[in-house]
Amino acid sequence: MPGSEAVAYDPAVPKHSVPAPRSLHVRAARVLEGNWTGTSTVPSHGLYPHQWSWDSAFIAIGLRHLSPLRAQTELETLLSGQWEDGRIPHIVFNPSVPLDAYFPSPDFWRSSTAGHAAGAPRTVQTSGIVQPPVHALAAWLVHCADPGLSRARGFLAQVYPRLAAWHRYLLHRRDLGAGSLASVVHPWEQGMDNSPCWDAPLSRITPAPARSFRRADLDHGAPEDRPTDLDYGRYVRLATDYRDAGYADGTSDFAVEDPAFNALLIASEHALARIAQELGATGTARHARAERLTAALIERLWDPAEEMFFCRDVRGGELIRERSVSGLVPLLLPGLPQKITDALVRTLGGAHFGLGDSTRLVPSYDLLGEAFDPHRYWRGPAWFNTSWLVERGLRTHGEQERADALRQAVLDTAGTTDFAEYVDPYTGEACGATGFSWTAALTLDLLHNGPGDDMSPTGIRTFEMSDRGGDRG
Ligand code: 9WN
Repeated sequence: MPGSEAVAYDPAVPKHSVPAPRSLHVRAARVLEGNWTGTSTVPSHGLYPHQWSWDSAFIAIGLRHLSPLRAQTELETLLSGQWEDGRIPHIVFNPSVPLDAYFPSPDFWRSSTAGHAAGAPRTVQTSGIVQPPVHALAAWLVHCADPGLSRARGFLAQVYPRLAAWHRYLLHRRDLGAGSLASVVHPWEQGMDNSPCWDAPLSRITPAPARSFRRADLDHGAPEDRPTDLDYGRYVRLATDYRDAGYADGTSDFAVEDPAFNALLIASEHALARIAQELGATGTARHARAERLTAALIERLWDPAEEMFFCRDVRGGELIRERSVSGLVPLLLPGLPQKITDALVRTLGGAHFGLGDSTRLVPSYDLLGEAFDPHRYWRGPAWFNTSWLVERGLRTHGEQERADALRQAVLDTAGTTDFAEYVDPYTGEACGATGFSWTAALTLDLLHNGPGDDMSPTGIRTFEMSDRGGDRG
């Protein structure tokens, strides 16, 4: 497995050597420089050699501190792959990368032909599924990094209609549970591919035969860290059926309402409201919609007894009672009732996630869960993007001490693991790729947002308060 040696770490006191912030900044910038293709950034050259949707949003959030122009370009390139029905595909393929470098490749998705009715672009090749909608939030934060450049280039005016179409697609075509939330129709769409949350709904899917496809991920990653062949067969089956139905929505056997996906949609809806305001509109309708979506999120996915948000299996109709970091990500939302944010903070520090006790970064899955595995993809290890989202959430809700500790843990671990893709939640050992783009980008973002800063981490809280005539104190 690529990565650095195991680092024994005490959750309270980091014992490994922590690079000075300045050198960490330089190293993070080098990672992003190395992964830049001229128009966008690959998550990692070996494992993920194309442009990924939510990766690019996180990358733009960090890149804005190095080059607001590159950050704008990152998002514009991604949007060049948008379909006419509004979907932003989860991968925009780089035509100069050989087909066998990543599976499923463009000849599997056949976007320009199979996606014709859904309005896939004719010249750019893309996948046909989506990823979490972090984009409007990223666009707003990128704008804020250099409003002069953004206005001179007409950045927001250009991306706003596209982002609005993207949200429309999710809110209308993907409301498969008729409860006002968006559903994902493939585990790759939610971004936490192999989470135990998918085990029950996936068990209904007949896997594609192992011999019918060749996995490229195993050329770069250890089989014990990656999804099993059986799970991969099911991913391939779901994607094949979706493609063969012309990427039309509503027929999938797999449909799940996920808390992180919907919380990011809500955060991005708040950001779109802010963008609309900057462009001269009021933003009030979007802001109100974000609040309605927050109410739907609580009504459909909050479990007060377990003090967690859970996924809902739309086809089975029940909550999936697996504790995943996804159920903590809604902490990002400023409009949550205090009793819910208090409960989420308790859950984060409790036995299932152990933050500040047995872990320093947020594990992707329940430490006490039956399916827990500290190394296997999204079944226990800690990722940097989810820890960043939780850090932003803690700060949004005034949990400065916990946010400071998590921020420090992200910076320390990014430095000692050479910007790993993910880490063992107990030891901080690097797993997956190193030189991973969103790890470097979000490190940069945290380096630019110091502990104790009285700031609105997402730009959302400021908006809400000024919108209501309140002050920030
Ligand atoms: C499938 C690129 C992506 C991330 C996902 C992560 C992984 C791909 C894969 O890599 O997914 O999209 O091949 O496993 O799970 O979150 O966006 O970094």
